[in-house]
Amino acid sequence: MVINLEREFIMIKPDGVQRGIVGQVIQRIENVGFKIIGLKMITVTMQQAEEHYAIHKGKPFYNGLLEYITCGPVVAMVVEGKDAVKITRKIVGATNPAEAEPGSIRGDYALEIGRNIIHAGDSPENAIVEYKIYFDEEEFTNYSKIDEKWLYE
Ligand code: IDP
Ligand code: MG
Repeated sequence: MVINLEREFIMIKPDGVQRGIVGQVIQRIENVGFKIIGLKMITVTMQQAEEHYAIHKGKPFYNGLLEYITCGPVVAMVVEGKDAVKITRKIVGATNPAEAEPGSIRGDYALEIGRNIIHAGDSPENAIVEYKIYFDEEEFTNYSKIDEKWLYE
């Protein structure tokens, strides 16, 4: 029934929490039918931030990015569903909110690239690498959602 079931790692960044839009962001992820299997509020440590954003080390915005992501609580989550990475990235929108489409989270809620509300893994492989920084596999819940038979052909 379920083809290409993937896991995606998502994080509502400190600005999303401070601006009081956690519920609205999670709503958009739930709306398409993804199943939340892990969800928690944490404050990212500098060590976790360095691991998460290792690929950006050396870029001009790197230090500011570490400061941003560690400056307050975030909401980290893992969702599961068909094409979860591709579809989540569409819901999230372009990295720069100025270029993000209206209707996307960044297009609707943000103005600047350095305060863009939400993170989402850019490939199924990276999503796994990233969620392992923040979650132990045992923290994930294993359940069936009642809408699955209507979401999938
Ligand atoms: P993504 O979050 O859409 O995957 P990446 O290019 O992987 O975008 O960049 C990671 C994060 O680094 C962005 O979401 C944003 O918070 C920050 N960032 C990227 N480019 C810039 C920049 O030019 N200035 C400030 N922050 C940036
Ligand atoms: Mg990225």
